[in-house]
Amino acid sequence: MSFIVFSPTAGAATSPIEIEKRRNLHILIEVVIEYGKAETEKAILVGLARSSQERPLVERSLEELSQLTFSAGAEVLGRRIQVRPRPDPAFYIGRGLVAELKEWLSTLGANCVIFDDALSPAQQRNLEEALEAKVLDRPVLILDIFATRARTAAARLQVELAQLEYTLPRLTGAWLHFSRQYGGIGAKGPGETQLEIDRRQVRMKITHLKEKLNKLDIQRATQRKRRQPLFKVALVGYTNAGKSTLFNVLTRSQVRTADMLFTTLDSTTRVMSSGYPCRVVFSDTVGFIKKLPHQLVESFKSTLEEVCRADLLLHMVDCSEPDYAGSFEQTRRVLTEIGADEIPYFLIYNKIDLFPDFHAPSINGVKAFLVSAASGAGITALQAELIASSTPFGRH
Ligand SMILES: Nc1nc2c(ncn2[C@@H]2O[C@H](COP(=O)(O)OP(=O)(O)OP(=O)(O)O)[C@@H](O)[C@H]2O)c(=O)[nH]1
Ligand SMILES: [Mg+2]
Repeated sequence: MSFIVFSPTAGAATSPIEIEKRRNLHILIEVVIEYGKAETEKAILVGLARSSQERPLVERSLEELSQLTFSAGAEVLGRRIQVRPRPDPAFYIGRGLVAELKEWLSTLGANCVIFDDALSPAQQRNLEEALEAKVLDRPVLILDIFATRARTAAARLQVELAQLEYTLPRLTGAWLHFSRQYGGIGAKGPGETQLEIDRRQVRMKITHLKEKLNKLDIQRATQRKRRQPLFKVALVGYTNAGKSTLFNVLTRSQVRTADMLFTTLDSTTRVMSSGYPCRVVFSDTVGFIKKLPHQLVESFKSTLEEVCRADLLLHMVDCSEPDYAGSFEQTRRVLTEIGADEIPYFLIYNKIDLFPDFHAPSINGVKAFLVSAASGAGITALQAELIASSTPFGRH
């Protein structure tokens, strides 16, 4: 978008009509500036490979970052991977690439650079100053998507808490300046007004949010007590693996599914009894992703309680995804972080319709199923095993 530069205050206004005209002009300029702020980000993505062997892995990670960027409502104009044994402490990437990126930004007409790893507050500041453009990192992008998708009171509180905790060390002049100037990603959601206030207020707000979340936790604990003598099954896995699709099949529900990252943010729970020896509670949960901001896992712990209290996890893996093994490992890491790694689990390799020749690797003592939640293939065998596993939990 181009702006015509002129000054509505130049010269003295003589008549009331002239004054009114100038006031309208001011309003118009403000609207145009606001519109400019909300303009979609046109981004260049940057990843760092520690060695040339690591490059394919970083390429896949940038592919995922590009989906995240798209989910956050921005456009990707270019990508760049730098091979470098370790990040530069001041700029994360080498100074030469910083200069190249600056040129590239203007050639491509891009206005934002998104890094595939978490930047330190100092790296972010230095990069923004050097590039004279908005600089984001993967955690901010993930937080931003969560902020726009959060619907329930609990999810909104949790995302706001995570945003504030991530932002607190970054609340500096540069951050405020850039978030005000550019708006858009990183300045959306419940946390956006908080970027305007000082650290002390942010800390107070964090305490207040934690208190509110504690109250919600107590309510959930009471609800859970009522459901104690049930067999509890939680569906877990990487985002977009098909958890909600399988949940709908197993519980004949209609929760939202979409070919998009982080469709589900809140746990949905359904009790099933028909066909099972006892009542079985199924929970659909939020998906995980690589480099998930620690603050987000921390603040989503209460939502993830459904996972921690489950008797059995259905760990879903999208077998059509090239790095399904890495995604599996990432999910296991988060499960360990929330203390759910000791819970027995079944491995559910989903989307087998897309990859009929998939050969499922086995893990000692873990039952594996090849299914297609979309077509229904393999579901009967899974249900038979769920019936067998729930039998020790009693009869109606
Ligand atoms: N081809 C195929 N597509 C599937 C299958 N299961 C799910 N999908 C599709 O995969 C996409 C993601 O499915 P969801 O059920 O929303 O995945 P999710 O794991 O709940 O994702 P998040 O809530 O975003 O973490 C949707 O477009 C589904 O239609 C399957 O068995 N085969
Ligand atoms: Mg889902």
